[in-house]
Amino acid sequence: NITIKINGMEVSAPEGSTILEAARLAHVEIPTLCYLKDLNEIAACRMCTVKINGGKLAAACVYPINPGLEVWTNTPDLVEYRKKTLQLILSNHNRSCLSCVRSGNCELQTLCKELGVEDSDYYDGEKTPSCIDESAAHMVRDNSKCILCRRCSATCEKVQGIGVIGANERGFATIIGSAFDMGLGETSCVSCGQCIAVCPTGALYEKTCIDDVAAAIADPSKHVIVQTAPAVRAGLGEEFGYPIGTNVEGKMAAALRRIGFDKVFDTNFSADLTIMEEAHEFIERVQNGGTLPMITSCSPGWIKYCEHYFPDMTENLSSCKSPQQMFGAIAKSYYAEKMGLKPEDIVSVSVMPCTAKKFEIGRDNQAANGCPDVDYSMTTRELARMIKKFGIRFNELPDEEFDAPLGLGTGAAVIFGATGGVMEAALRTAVETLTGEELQKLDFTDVRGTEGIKEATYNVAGMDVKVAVASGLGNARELLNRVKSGEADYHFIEIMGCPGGCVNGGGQPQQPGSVRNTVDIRALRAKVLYDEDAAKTIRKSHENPAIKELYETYLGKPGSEKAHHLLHTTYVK
Ligand code: HC0
Repeated sequence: NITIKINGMEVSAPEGSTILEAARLAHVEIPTLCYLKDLNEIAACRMCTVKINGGKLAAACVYPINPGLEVWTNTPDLVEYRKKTLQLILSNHNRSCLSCVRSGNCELQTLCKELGVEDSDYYDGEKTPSCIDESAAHMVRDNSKCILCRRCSATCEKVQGIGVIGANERGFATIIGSAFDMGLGETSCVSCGQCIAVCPTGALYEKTCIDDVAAAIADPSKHVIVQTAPAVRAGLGEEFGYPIGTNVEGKMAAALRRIGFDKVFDTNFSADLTIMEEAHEFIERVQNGGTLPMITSCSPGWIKYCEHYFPDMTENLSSCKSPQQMFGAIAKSYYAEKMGLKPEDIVSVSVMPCTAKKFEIGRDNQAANGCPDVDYSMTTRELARMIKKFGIRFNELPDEEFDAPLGLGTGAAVIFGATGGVMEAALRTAVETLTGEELQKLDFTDVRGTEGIKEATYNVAGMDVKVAVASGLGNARELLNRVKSGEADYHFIEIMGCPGGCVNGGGQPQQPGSVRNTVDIRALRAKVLYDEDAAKTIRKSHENPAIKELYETYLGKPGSEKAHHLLHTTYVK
């Protein structure tokens, strides 16, 4: 360790730490805007400016500590300097804060409040020409609120390996955009929304459907049902002040009922259904010489990535629709028949931790009953907004249950929301199907955890089944390149578009840089799902009684013609 002085106090921090990191060890927060640990360490915004060794200025986010260093983080002139920096940012910023989607959790707004910037128009003058890009299915880019921190472009390029947004022009004219100023919808953006998750302001946000959903609910001729993805229950609470890693499943179901949905269902039901179809497809491929490795198909950002960047591997994708889409197809067929409703009178809404799901609902081959399987897909953040808009006092709600039958899910289903969860759920069913014996140990711990790429081999009925799991598209690319080069060889691969899986999806509540840099959000949210799985009595998809009934009374068996028509899809090259 190295000992330095921060504001006159001795602090000891590991060699290689920055001033920012050493200060945190002393519980002193130095403000940042552009900094994201290991990802965007560019000292561009200068908010973290501190004084060292008698008065020199340094950017705390990149300045490494050295023995005897003396640092002041909060002198009156530093506070004044930071206020000026904020005033300069504000002078080129669209300050329509009252109506901004980020009002209340904007990092720029928070800093202005903390530092007491009361004259936000102090340096007002010329503004960089900006644009609003609404060309993508899932999101809006509003450059008038962009502060050029580069957190979005660093995430797009370095985490996801895509790089469809970056800085265009130079100097005062600098603007974040795509090559040749194309709309995002015209690029090979995969709709993952990771750029939105890291944006500190309201420059990037999902295209919202909450007014359409509210209108459908108000229409007495419509039967409006909702499904919630596994990861939503692990994130939604953050919007209402609960600590990261709080399971709010019961309150969420209660809130949806109070919003006025006719039925409150769970994507966990169709996650179990996906396992039935996918495990069956996997066994078929193994036994009949089908294309291997088979790769999971539930993450629409990953699907789009595969189509754009690995078109020669679309044959490897499972033909299963995602649980979101399977849910919609079953809701408008089996459930509609049970309820005596016409598919077109059902409005099927999903709540997802994902922005790519907004794109997925409009894909070809996702309308099994002559109308879209899912009509509206909203993010976890949109649901929080809707709950607030409807005046529902979330924190005071009782815990309520989902409705039957499409609200019943197993432990295998709930872990879908964490990287490795789909693989584990599939293994629980595939192993029991292949061996005909009950599994002694349900936990496939090798595929758990937030590492980007995981591998394991399991001996199943005498065969060594090699599996791999990747999350985040940069990791997916690395894994697929290994497969293509022959360096690695697997039977079954799970890929999720977002690092850590859906718990860290682009539609989840946004945590500020100060939290993202210091807390493993993915692990805390994933723990919610694994704890829920461990506490369930039914932990295998094939034991879900509602799924058994669906096959017995309607679908026949996994892979049947009816199942194929409703639950499987195709891809484009
Ligand atoms: Fe996911 Fe899903 S697990 S993609 O991350 O498979 O979004 O949570 O809903 O569809 O179930 C997201 C989460 C889902 C789907 C499920 C899968």
